[in-house]
Amino acid sequence: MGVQRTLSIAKPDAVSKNVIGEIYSRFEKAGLRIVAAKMLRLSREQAEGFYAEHKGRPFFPALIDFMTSGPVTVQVLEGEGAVLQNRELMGATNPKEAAPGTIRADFAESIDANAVHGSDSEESAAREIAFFFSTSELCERV
Ligand code: RTP
Ligand code: MG
Repeated sequence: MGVQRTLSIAKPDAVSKNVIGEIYSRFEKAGLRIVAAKMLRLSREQAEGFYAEHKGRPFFPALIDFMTSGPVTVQVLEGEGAVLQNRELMGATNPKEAAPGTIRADFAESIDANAVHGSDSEESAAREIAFFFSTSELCERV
């Protein structure tokens, strides 16, 4: 699989609960390195563009309302098999179905307010990283 990069978002509920550090700690303890990071409040245009694949789904308006409801942190994680590893750390989309010890099991309230986003494939990761970061903002880590 090799070293990959993946795009992670701490969603508005996680920022509001003041658990960004605990989430970053999960990444670091799993051996993932943060190679870019920023905090911002998404505009509706940004949120709709980022989640364009879900446009037309019944949950889309609620997803956009939630993702624009407060600041988020956006970070790029790097490591061996980072895409799948991050998805495993996150747990299932619905926190009620998320395995114990996962980020969503421990910090998420509902399928809407589910604490984190993570790219679901290498292709999505490449698109999502470019959505938020220029090449010069991605740092080399050793
Ligand atoms: P994400 O993209 O945020 O990492 O979440 P995911 O891959 O686990 O789930 P995805 O299918 O991509 O859905 C994106 C977000 O939309 C909300 N959702 N609600 N009510 C529903 O059936 C439903 N399905 C999805 C969730 O907040 C999910 O994180
Ligand atoms: Mg997804």
